[in-house]
Amino acid sequence: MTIFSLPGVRHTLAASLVAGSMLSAPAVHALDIKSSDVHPMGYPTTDAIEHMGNLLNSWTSGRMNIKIFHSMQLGGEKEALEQVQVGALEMTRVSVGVVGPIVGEFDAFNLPYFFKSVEHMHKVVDGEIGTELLNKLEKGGLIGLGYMDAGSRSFYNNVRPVKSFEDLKGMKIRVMQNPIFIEMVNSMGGNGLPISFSELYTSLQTGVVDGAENNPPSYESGKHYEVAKYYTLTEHLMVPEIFVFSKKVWDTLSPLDQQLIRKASVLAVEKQRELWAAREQRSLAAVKALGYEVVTDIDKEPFIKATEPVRMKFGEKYADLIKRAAAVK
Ligand code: GTR
Repeated sequence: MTIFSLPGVRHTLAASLVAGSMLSAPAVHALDIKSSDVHPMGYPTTDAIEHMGNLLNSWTSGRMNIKIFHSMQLGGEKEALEQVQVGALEMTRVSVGVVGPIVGEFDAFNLPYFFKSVEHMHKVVDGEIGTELLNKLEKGGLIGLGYMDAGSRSFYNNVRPVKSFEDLKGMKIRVMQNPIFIEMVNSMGGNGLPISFSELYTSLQTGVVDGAENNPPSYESGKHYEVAKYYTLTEHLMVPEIFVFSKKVWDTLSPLDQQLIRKASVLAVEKQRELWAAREQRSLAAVKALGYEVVTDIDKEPFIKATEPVRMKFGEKYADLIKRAAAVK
């Protein structure tokens, strides 16, 4: 008897668990997963989590669902992670940028000019090292479900176009809440200020900061160009994103439900990466089409050189890990 199909899950164990749970109705619990994201629906990350929710819903005939709290409805990422740690929120999708302060090893991925290319980053996060780090999240009360793409981050501001290294001098630049990024901006002659993404647009608008740094889709989707019109492809960070589940809640789930979530997570990652590749191109084109200046011809060498002390200082503690990641081919 086929109760429902579980694409890609070939284990007979899963099938028998499903059959078992269907037969013993009282053991079956509805699971409404609340998941947060700072981005709106229609963004690669939110759409991928929506896809994950649809899969879970169809695999369980509506027993498992994901409700997405998008567009910063629940505030910034630091707060979301705290909610997930205490079990008030089941899931969240955040940048690895804010995970470093919880599990230090992630800071290897937060070092400026660390990954050589998107392919290099994929090989690291999809390989042994990526899994090792996701597993370390447990000590921070989190279950790591997977890595999503976020391209490269570049600077934007409302003072002047950054055409060379010197142009960044003296600018107040918003960064994600992690000491690495403050020192990264400072090492480049700017003044790094940690501010939540949920307060960024207003901070740019009111002059609390002169600029920020992010990938083209965030710059475009958040309409940051309206308040910071000069964007320069410095591509100084390639910080992946992750989505995590609350360990507190996870430990109450049946092995089958955990397995379903894991399986749906793999497919969510696939979906997100597909959506991301297309969106990155589209966002840059959209900003240019609106008439905003995007500096693409930039000498990255001085930026790379200036940030060497940051890689040294923050990388020292995880030197082995960093060496292994750098050696991944
Ligand atoms: C975006 C990322 C968000 C958030 C934001 C930020 O690129 O998708 O998760 O980290 O940057 O700068 O805070």
